[in-house]
Amino acid sequence: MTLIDDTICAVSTAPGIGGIAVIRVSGNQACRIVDRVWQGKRLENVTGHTAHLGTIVDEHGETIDQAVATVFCAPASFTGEDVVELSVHGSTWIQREVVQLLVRQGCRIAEPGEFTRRAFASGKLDLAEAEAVADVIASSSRAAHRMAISQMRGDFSRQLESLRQQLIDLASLLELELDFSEEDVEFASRETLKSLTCEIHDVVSRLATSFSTGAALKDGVPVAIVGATNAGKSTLLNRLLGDDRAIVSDIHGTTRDIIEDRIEIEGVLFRLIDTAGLRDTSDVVESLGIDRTVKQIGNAAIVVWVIDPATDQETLRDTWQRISSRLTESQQLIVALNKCDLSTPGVDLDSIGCQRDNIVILNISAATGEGIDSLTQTLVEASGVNSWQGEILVTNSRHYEALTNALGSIKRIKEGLDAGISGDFIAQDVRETLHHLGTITGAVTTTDILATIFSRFCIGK
Ligand SMILES: Nc1nc2c(ncn2[C@@H]2O[C@H](COP(=O)(O)OP(=O)(O)OP(=O)(O)O)[C@@H](O)[C@H]2O)c(=O)[nH]1
Ligand SMILES: [Mg+2]
Repeated sequence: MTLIDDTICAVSTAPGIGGIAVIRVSGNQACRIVDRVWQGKRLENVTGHTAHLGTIVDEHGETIDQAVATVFCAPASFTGEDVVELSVHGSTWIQREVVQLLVRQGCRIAEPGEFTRRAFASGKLDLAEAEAVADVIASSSRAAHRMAISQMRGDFSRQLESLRQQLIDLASLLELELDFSEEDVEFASRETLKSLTCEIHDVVSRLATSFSTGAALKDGVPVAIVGATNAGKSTLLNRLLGDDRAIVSDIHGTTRDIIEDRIEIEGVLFRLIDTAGLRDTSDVVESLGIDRTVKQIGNAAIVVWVIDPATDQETLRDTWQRISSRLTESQQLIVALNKCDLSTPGVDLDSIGCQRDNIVILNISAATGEGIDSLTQTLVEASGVNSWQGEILVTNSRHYEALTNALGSIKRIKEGLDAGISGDFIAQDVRETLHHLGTITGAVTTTDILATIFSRFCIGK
């Protein structure tokens, strides 16, 4: 990817027909190139942050469209370069013609993410902030949007900068220790170094741990709806979605495959996963479906176990064994005692061995809607969104990987300090930690990393 020297252009609005479309041009020739096709004020002479009405005309004097050109002069623009945004009428023909005209006049078509990459190259954004631009564009729920905006504003980058500062402090204390090791002067006790390392460890570890919640909130919190056959799982899915998404019948084993759909509740996106009922079966297809159910239990953040209280003890015990074989302590279990519109007996979960801390039991009727509000409320609480009060949540797997690597190096710093090994060996691990954290903001990057990150953007971003 060539940077800086050439002027790039692309349609920045969504593909297809719209009221208007915006064609973005960025580079040191932006105004000059647009002027060649522009009838109106000379854009090269206007001041930045101004909008101008004019006409786009091709080489043969043919009018393509009347448009508004918004001019941003370097460095006060998104990319840090001169930028002209042409707002044209949103016909696909006009969009294509204008882009081709600009290319004939000297622009190059931007590669995916190249505008944002230029913003990164000119120091307008660091890498974490640039990635947040893509997340803001992709955000499909209030929680995902809030997290992306917070990252784009630089909250995460500031936290990393403060960690970097602490690590540099640690490195300089270690160096002082080295420089004066011959003399009888103590600049920082090993205890001070240890407690500084613990502080850094705690922050990095908290950030790394936040990834499971952050990723779930960004992509949708996975909720597996499981239970014995005929318990009412598909009826519950349909009720939550307000749609006839899954087939419901009183035949045991109606659902044989995973049925997934998304729903936003109070600003949180959930991925609801209806599954095949758990039971012994000789049917090959159904048993493949049951294998998938078990896998979904392992992948879910929240497991909703739907029970028909009329079910016999033996079936309940068997179902719980299948569920608990994949359930971990960190997963939230919601037991939904369904069909509460019928007068059915209570269920003694203790007697079937179902005892855990992380459990909520609710009476619901998927058929009538009774108790569904409590269920959705419990889902929102279990998503962790309410316990997130402006604290930074890591949502990007690249950042998570870097934090995990940094934790490995910090652990070695701790071990080195405990074992009393020489400061220069420990300093090596401090540098490594700085390196891993630096890959998040882009303080340390390779062309490969940049190419991978920005290629995930759409063209025009
Ligand atoms: N009275 C009553 N009937 C319900 C309720 N929920 C589901 N049913 C009925 O129970 C039967 C089974 O419902 P489904 O939703 O297909 O059950 P399932 O758990 O998906 O069953 P499988 O797909 O076979 O595993 C249907 O006849 C539903 O109408 C409820 O809350 N009250
Ligand atoms: Mg079903």
